[in-house]
Amino acid sequence: MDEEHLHDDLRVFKDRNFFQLRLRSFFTVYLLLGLFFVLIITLFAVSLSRVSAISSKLNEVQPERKQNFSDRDFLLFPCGPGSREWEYFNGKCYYFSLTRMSWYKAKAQCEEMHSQLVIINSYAKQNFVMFRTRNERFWIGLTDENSEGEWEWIDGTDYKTTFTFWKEGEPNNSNNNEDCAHVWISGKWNDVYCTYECYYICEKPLPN
Ligand code: MAN
Ligand code: CA
Repeated sequence: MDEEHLHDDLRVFKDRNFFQLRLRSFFTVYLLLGLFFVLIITLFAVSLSRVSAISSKLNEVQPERKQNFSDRDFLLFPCGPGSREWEYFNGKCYYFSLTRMSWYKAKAQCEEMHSQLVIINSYAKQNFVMFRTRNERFWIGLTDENSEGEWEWIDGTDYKTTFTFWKEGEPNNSNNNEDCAHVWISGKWNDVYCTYECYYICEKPLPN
């Protein structure tokens, strides 16, 4: 009877021990898993902070470099060191095209380069343009396509009160079909049909 009792007690003890051991091993596995996750998250956070530190350093460096570059080269390339085809004159930048096209295409081409067909509003500018366009024809930003005989500068500059430099006898609207103006080989202006293909001059303000 007593012996039986002891046996029962022993079994209960064994079962409890077994249960505790299992619990402990479960606990260990979860603890290890937890530690592993904490480790991964820490590694991730550390690498993320490193990347952001590097990128913020790069951001600090870049504008400095740009500033130094433009400071150094501004006198040599006032229209931007990356675009040597833009020529500087009197506070603005000018592009003299190397290919010929219609007035409309030329206008669009200038706009694509964040500029517009040149507005010749002074003798000084005319002189600069003329010197550069000798013996060739170049479109300028002047048209009367909206209303025949009413010339308009494409930037809204008032035509009637501003400088003009037409060749003698021009504009003559030859064949009733000449609505676009170009600088002729002499440098003076002529009206011609807008689909005529000639060079063009774009104008834009100095880059910041
Ligand atoms: C001549 C003149 C101009 C005219 C051109 C067109 O040179 O009549 O006025 O624009 O022809 O080609
Ligand atoms: Ca003409």
